[in-house]
Amino acid sequence: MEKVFTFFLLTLLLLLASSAMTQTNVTTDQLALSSLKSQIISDPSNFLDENWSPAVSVCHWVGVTCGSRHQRVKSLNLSNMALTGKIPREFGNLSFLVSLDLGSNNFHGNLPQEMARLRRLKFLDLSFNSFSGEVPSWFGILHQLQVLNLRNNSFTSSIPSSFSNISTLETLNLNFNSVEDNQLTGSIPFTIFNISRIKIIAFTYNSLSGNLPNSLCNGLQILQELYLSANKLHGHMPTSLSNCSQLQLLSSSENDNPLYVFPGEIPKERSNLVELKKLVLGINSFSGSLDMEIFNISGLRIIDLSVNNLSGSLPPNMCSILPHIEVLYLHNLTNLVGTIPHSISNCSKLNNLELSENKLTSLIPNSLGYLTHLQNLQRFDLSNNELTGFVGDHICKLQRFGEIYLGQNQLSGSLPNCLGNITSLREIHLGSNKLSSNILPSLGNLQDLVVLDLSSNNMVGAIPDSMSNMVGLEFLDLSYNNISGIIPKSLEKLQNLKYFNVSVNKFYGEIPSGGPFQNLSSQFFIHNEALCGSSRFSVPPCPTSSKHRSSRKKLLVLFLLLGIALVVVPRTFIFFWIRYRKGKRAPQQADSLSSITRERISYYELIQATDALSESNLIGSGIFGSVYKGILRSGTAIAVKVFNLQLDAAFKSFDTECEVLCSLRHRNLVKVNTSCSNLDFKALVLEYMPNGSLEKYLYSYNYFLDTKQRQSIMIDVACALEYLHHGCSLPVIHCDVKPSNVLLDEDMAARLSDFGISKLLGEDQGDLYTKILETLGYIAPGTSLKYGLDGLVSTKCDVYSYGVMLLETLTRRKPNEFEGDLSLKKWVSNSLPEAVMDVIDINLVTPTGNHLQKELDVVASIMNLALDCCAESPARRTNMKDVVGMLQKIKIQLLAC
Ligand SMILES: *[C@@H]1O[C@H](CO)[C@@H](O)[C@H](O)[C@H]1NC(C)=O
Ligand SMILES: *[C@@H]1O[C@H](CO)[C@@H](O)[C@H](O)[C@H]1NC(C)=O
Ligand SMILES: *[C@@H]1O[C@H](CO)[C@@H](O)[C@H](O)[C@H]1NC(C)=O
Ligand SMILES: *[C@@H]1O[C@H](CO)[C@@H](O)[C@H](O)[C@H]1NC(C)=O
Ligand SMILES: *[C@@H]1O[C@H](CO)[C@@H](O)[C@H](O)[C@H]1NC(C)=O
Ligand SMILES: *[C@@H]1O[C@H](CO)[C@@H](O)[C@H](O)[C@H]1NC(C)=O
Ligand SMILES: *[C@@H]1O[C@H](CO)[C@@H](O)[C@H](O)[C@H]1NC(C)=O
Ligand SMILES: *[C@@H]1O[C@H](CO)[C@@H](O)[C@H](O)[C@H]1NC(C)=O
Ligand SMILES: *[C@H]1O[C@@H](CO)[C@H](O)[C@@H](O)[C@@H]1NC(C)=O
Repeated sequence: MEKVFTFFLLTLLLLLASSAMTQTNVTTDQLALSSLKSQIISDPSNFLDENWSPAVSVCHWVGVTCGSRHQRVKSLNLSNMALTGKIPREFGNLSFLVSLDLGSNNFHGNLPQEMARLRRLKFLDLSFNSFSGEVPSWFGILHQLQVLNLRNNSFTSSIPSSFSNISTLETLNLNFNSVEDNQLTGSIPFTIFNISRIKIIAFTYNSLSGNLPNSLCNGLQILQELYLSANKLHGHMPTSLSNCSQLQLLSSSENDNPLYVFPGEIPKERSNLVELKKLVLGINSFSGSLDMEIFNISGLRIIDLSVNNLSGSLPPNMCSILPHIEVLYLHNLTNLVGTIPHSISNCSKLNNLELSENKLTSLIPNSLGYLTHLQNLQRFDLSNNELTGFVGDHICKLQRFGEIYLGQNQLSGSLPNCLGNITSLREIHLGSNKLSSNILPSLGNLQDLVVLDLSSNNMVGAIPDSMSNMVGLEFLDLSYNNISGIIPKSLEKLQNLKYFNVSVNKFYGEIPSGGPFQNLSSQFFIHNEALCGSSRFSVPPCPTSSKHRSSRKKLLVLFLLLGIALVVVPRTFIFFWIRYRKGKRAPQQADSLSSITRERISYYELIQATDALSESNLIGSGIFGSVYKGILRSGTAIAVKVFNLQLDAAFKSFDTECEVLCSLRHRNLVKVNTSCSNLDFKALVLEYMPNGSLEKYLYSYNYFLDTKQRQSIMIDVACALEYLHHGCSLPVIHCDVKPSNVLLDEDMAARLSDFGISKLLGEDQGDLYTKILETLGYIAPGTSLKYGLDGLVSTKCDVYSYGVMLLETLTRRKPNEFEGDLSLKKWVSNSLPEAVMDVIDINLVTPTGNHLQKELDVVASIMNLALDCCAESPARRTNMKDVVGMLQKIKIQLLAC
């Protein structure tokens, strides 16, 4: 009955269409389009008023094309004009229309039935509008139609089976027709899969249910793209799919269908899908083992199987199975285990690798290293796995890199120094790991970085001022670390900053209040040591002295202008307190700085020499202060170590202690020339060392030290410590022996710096300091640095640090890169004597060197010496005198190599 009725209706429509045609001419078309114009209620760019004048022939209206033979409207293109309105019934009189593009406007209402008369239509694009009502079944009589695009509208009901009568149809797009109450439901009419010319079927994001016909591809040999994602389809994937030999894209994610292609079901047929390039089946309930045989479809470029119930591991020969793979999404599988295969470095086209939320393990030693061969890789996500090990320097070979996701793993060690060199980086996610390092000043190079997440690690040190150069930064999370120091005021420059979380750290001092800080939540600053500032942040106001300090620079200018010497109360005015300690101790040896008499360096001179402690002169900052380069009027370069004022209380006997420091002279010690101290300024003036630190030489790509150089530096440091421990009237204990405190002079001779700083500290800071040092790994666990109290501190503590540094110098591994039971010391001792090769800094080994074995023997004996220095019990550790002696002996062996 229904069939008969449909047939009747169809015949009627055809009659109507032909009768209309006989009576129409171009005037009819003009009337039809004028009628359309009259239905437009909003035309923000006045397009129709300006371009569709009634005085001009319709064939000259913009967007309209007429056929040259009939002079009738052949195509109408009004796409993307922001027009709002309805299509009038007269529209059906455009009987010569072949192409109609009304896409990306705001047309709404039902399509008038009269449109069924547009029987010449080949191309119909109504996408991205708000058309509603049932999907008209009269499309079925437009049997010249090739492209029908109805995506992103609000059509309802179900897909009419009459579509299968459009034998010319090549593209059918009904994506995104389910918005709120308007849902496209029902099952997919199987007859659609019998349209013999169809190439693209797109039904994503609807509410279609039911299953697919098992014979799906048997009538559809030329199907190229099938989009079924985000519906409510279920059942098995049709077995005939393998007969769609032209299929290039199959997307059926977010459905609920067990996947046919997985184990066993139809292994023979898979290879028919030779053209398949994209396979998107994420978020389903496919189960079984992640049988990579599916990847025998060797043309695949994009695979998404994420969020399924699959188990297994990545096959070792993945890249020979998938030589063209560009995007691989396998995140959140039920049981993806194992490691990233070494051979991944052969997937040379890979640009997006998503393996998060799995159980992948073991990154050691350098799994990330494999990725670095992938020059097209722009994003990888390995977050939320069970990865351990270091983020090594290798990563920096990825110069096109945009996003690194490694959060929620067990990564340890420090950030690779070169990270600041990947200037293409936009996002770094390293939160919730066990990283322990400083925030590298070089990160300041990353001007395009938008997201930096280092939260919930063991980061130490301070926020480098250079971060104020990261102008793109919007999201910075440093919460839950051990970062200390002042929040640099220069960060106010970061105009894009929206999220800045430094809660649960050890920050102190004033919270900046300008720029983006005006809008930051007080929650971002909670649980710190002693932050102060605006009441907006729910912190106490800052003590007034810090205000005076910032105004001091301005006053200084005033002072210079007036040329008046003001010597007044120091807390209130610019001038400073000079302590005269005349003639107590004369320098023990003449030096280039003898022109500065130690007692007379003034705050004013220091400010002048360092250009008012300008950022451009900052050469380093650490836990207790910052070091600036300065030039005295005499032209002599100096380094000025300015202590954080917040430590005021710590400096009970600053001046006395400085006297002691100044009196220490040795060719392997950085000279402390003098000090400057008043109530709110404390600084040491040191010899300037142009070549920087051993740390720089060990860890920067730009520098290299060979075995002999490293050994001779170590001898220099040993001599310095020997002097401190045994050459002074009382032993001076350094307490912070580490590569960043070993500076190199013009001749690459080493000089130890920062000795005796711990003597400047009171008990409380001593404790804090101890903890920080412990995290760095240079002091034996459990050592107490409380000076003078229990007398536990002894020179043996330095011997231990020295031993660790010796190991670090030869292995190029930081002591805090190890965790759990493993320590640098253990790692080395496990490898001695045979396996020195495993632990030695690989840069030291030249495979061609004929003296390799001899050199390894020498290195092994230095390592043994180092282990003696690191003995657990302080009593069993060597002393520095013996260390110097032994190293000199070993040196002779090395020279013989
Ligand atoms: C179109 O046909 C109508 C009559 O049906 C006639 O009045 C009109 O002049 C014709 N227009 C043109 C351009 O031929
Ligand atoms: C309609 O015009 C737009 C913009 O010029 C163009 O992108 C689109 O391809 C045209 N549509 C057709 C069917 O030619
Ligand atoms: C198409 O519709 C979907 C669902 O409403 C929406 O998410 C998407 O943004 C739309 N696309 C455009 C370009 O409007
Ligand atoms: C399709 O066309 C055939 C005739 O070719 C007709 O019998 C049938 O009713 C049509 N089906 C629909 C759904 O319009
Ligand atoms: C499709 O056509 C084939 C013959 O070409 C026929 O066997 C099959 O039943 C048709 N399928 C549907 C769903 O109409
Ligand atoms: C593939 O097509 C051939 C011939 O049309 C047919 O014999 C075979 O059964 C089809 N395969 C599947 C799995 O449907
Ligand atoms: C991962 O999958 C589980 C189970 O399907 C789900 O609960 C969880 O939300 C998924 N996570 C993501 C990020 O999709
Ligand atoms: C950073 O890049 C520069 C220029 O390419 C290079 O000279 C330098 O060695 C790199 N530094 C690091 C630490 O990788
Ligand atoms: C075609 O459209 C119908 C409405 O669907 C009008 O009633 C007719 O007048 C019109 N015909 C012409 C020739 O404009």
